[in-house]
Amino acid sequence: MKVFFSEEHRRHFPQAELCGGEFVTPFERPSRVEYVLGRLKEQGLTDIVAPGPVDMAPIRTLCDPGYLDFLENAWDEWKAEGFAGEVIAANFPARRMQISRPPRNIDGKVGYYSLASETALTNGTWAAALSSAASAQAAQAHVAAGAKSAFALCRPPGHHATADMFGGYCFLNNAALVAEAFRRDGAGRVAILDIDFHHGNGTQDIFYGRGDVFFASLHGAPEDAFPYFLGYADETGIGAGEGANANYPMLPGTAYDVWSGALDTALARIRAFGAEALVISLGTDAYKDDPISFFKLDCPDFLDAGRRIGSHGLPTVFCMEGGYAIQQVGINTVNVLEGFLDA
Ligand code: SP5
Ligand code: ZN
Repeated sequence: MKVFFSEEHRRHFPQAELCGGEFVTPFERPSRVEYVLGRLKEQGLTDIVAPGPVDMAPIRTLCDPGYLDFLENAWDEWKAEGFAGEVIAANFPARRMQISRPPRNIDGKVGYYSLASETALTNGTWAAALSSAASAQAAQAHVAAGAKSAFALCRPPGHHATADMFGGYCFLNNAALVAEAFRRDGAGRVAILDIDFHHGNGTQDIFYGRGDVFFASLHGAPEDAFPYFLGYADETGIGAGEGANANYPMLPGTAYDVWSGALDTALARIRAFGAEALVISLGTDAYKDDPISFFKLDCPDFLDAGRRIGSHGLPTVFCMEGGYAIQQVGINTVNVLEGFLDA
């Protein structure tokens, strides 16, 4: 399996994550990918290449123009405002406030274009997010050209990002870009399966009204877990998208017996949908010792999950998402890929 990866990810390394009322070193840190690269090489997955330049046209099609302008210029505007720290949202358009008027001031704009305040944006975040999207685009092009599968080692991750909001460590929705690219390349129906511990709210939001892209997510129940305000089982899609969204929220302590049942149900739905290509949002934060999550999957479970995904035989692009137990993020991520190849 070919791996697409850009060193440019390093340009996104905020010092601060707001967690429990304190600023901590972000869980989503550059060293995560070192562990994944190390494990890939250890297991003989050595076909690792840098993507070509990012193709901006699909990003402009997917995202709100004001949002892209914000991402590109936020750091400069923040500094011009005289702020000393990293770009972090402190104000949001909450219930009964105006959600259609981006403020002029950057302190307002950052809240307008974000869904959480744990994620900081810095000098270099835009470049890193574009490089992450470029890896996703290159992986998709490789599969569209006939390869059975590819792994986009994306950093920063993407599944929480909507067309007009960042947050949850995500800025551009890489999985959504891949699904859209498959559609443009002729696939009539595409499925996205999100196995990251957190609900893929951004991906769901992007495709919620569409019947051509099926979205399924296995995640911590919204009552208990970030992103808290989306991911319930009764969110099934709207309009043309009715029936093309499937959420599998699960409770604290969920282990592989229950989780794998949800995985099989999601895969059966994807098969029934008639997907011609598959995108996997590959987060491994369902791991038992993940510092911010509450499922109980063990390392071999990720191997088995990969096998179950691979048994469906669909052309597949994996996009790296979360996984914060950094000693195990390499093993767990590569286990999914190895299980897939094994099937
Ligand atoms: C891509 C992805 O996995 N994003 C996850 C974003 C999670 N953001 C909220 C993190 C909350 C961290 N505080 C938990 C403290 C537990 N000790
Ligand atoms: Zn996650």
